[in-house]
Amino acid sequence: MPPRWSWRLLIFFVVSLSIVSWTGADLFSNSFLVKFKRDLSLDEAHRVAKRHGFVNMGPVLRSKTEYHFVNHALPPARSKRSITHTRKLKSDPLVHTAIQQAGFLRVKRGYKPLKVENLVKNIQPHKDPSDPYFPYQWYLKNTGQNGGKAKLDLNVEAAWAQGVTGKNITTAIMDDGVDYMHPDLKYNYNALASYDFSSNDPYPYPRYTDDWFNSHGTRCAGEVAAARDNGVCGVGVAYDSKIAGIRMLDQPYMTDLIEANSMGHEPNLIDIYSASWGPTDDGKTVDGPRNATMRAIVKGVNEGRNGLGNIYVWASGDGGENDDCNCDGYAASMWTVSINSAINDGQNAHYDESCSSTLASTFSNGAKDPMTGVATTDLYGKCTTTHSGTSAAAPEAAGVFALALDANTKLSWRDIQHLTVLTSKRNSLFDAKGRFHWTMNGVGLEFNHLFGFGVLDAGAMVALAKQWQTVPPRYHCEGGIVSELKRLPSEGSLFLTINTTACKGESSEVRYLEHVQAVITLNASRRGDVELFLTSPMGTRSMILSRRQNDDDNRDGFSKWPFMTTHTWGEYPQGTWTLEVKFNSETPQTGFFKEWSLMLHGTKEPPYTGLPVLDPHSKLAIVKKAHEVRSKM
Ligand SMILES: *[C@@H]1O[C@H](CO)[C@@H](O)[C@H](O)[C@H]1NC(C)=O
Ligand SMILES: *[C@@H]1O[C@H](CO)[C@@H](O)[C@H](O)[C@H]1NC(C)=O
Ligand SMILES: *[C@@H]1O[C@H](CO)[C@@H](O)[C@H](O)[C@H]1NC(C)=O
Ligand SMILES: *[C@@H]1O[C@H](CO)[C@@H](O)[C@H](O)[C@H]1NC(C)=O
Ligand SMILES: [Ca+2]
Ligand SMILES: [Ca+2]
Repeated sequence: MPPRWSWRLLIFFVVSLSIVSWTGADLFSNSFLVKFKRDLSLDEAHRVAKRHGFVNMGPVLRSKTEYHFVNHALPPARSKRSITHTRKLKSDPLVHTAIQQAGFLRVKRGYKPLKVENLVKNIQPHKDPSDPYFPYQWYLKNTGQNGGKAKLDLNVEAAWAQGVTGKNITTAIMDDGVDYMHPDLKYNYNALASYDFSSNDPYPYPRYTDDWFNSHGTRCAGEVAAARDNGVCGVGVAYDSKIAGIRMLDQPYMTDLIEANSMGHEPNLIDIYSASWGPTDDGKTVDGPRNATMRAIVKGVNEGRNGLGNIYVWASGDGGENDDCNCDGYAASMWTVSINSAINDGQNAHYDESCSSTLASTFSNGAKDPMTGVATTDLYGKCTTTHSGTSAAAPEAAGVFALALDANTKLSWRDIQHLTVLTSKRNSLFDAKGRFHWTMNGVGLEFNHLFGFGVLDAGAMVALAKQWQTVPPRYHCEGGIVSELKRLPSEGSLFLTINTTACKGESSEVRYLEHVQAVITLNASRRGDVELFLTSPMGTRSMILSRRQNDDDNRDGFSKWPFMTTHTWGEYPQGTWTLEVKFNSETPQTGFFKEWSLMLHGTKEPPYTGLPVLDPHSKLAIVKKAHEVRSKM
């Protein structure tokens, strides 16, 4: 079985196996195994570590006598033992022995380390944040630097100008760890909410490797909450917010329990969970959360944040045009906000996947110069300008949501999604290949199959969040089911329809849509050649599955797979829904449709009635008007 887990960042780097040959020379890390003469509490161990200039990373395998110390004054790897440091530890009356840990290489898939160059030269003084890397943070303020398009950015300065900077909001970075000693992160680090599930201790410090493979989480953390005006690196989107590190990617195999523990960790201390990983983006995987993880997510949205619901932000995937993020059960989930990326001139990135479950977009790398990526914090107190991939996009969204929650702490997980739909902008985003156009849905909301409802606008989201009134209760209606074996035509399309009342007159009636799912069972001689389109009663056509040319499955097909679309947001669901199933194939294929169940999720009451309309051209005004017309029918 191929490994399920890959990092979204990988695709940006050369994905070829580069075997680093190991010369056999010994390498010593700055980690020490310290065995004590008696049991020690965590606090006692911390004090011993501090006394000798070390940091206690916590117990080894929950032991009370063995602890893991790190000395950050030492290089993370060197060819000589540090005899003086070992001696110093051994001189402590409580210490039985101290063993400096050997460092060894574990070669992962061709991660190509990028040089951290010193770009900070000749920068004019700024009235913007004074941080030296701020001018490289075009995703925060795009002035057209690096060949970008001016004003194509997250519009964060408009949010900051409203006095909103993310205070008292915590975002957890579920990743390979966070360098919480980094001078740009340490004051915004929420240690209480952090944990290391890869090695079971409270210290999610990244494991050192020569190629800095485990820099991913630290880079994501800086995008959310790097400090302002401190002369270090740049600024986070929500620079007064807090970061929790949840280290959970750094072990050979992922397990359901590690995922579940991570996504359910401290749900009342953590507001937002940001994930830049998922099932392998090889364009042939169909996989999603397993049982325990699914329970953790559902519990998070229903009970987290003392009942308001945790926000799960997901990178939509780096599988490029050969993959479809609706085959990724995390990105396609209604309970996550799935974020795609655009580059600095408005095109999609070449590694972007597309799918109808993407809600909105943020930014990844520059167009002309791939070195003009996302400027953020890097391992060991450094800064980088080359963070990239939808990996880099998701934490920007987490930062914007932290601003929205600071503006209004009462927002529920659904309020965040509504605000995203209403305030994201088309701006100048476009499909580099001209396949996917901006389209208006039945209530006047513009969407794009690549970008969802557009690029996040922090200023607009914060302004609307301040006057927001929480949306009415959500209901789930099974709109209908088609359950019969039908042969798929090798040419042309199979059309199926469901004429639904959307549970009219029942307790679960849905009149104003949020998410729609088509739960589908089918098989085919080549699964990757199947395409699926769902058309709503108001005429909005969502491509819920695109061709995936690498997917040659001829056995499993899809078994009750919940394809999701956000494109019909705000629409009225009553009427006839059409599912089109077709092959997009070079050679004739066969297959069978087996089942389609239509799940409608949304409110019975119109959502935005109590909100004042300040701008008659806003999406809010447009949707409210459409709802008023509809309610009179
Ligand atoms: C900060 O957040 C915590 C936990 O979310 C909450 O209990 C506390 O009341 C908040 N403090 C302020 C000053 O808003
Ligand atoms: C996971 O859930 C499915 C469906 O509810 C069930 O059939 C299966 O036994 C569960 N697996 C485990 C390991 O609990
Ligand atoms: C859908 O069903 C309703 C009644 O439930 C009916 O009035 C309407 O004509 C039907 N529409 C179609 C296209 O069959
Ligand atoms: C699909 O399912 C049908 C009916 O269960 C079966 O006859 C067929 O062999 C399966 N595989 C393909 C590729 O059609
Ligand atoms: Ca800074
Ligand atoms: Ca994918």
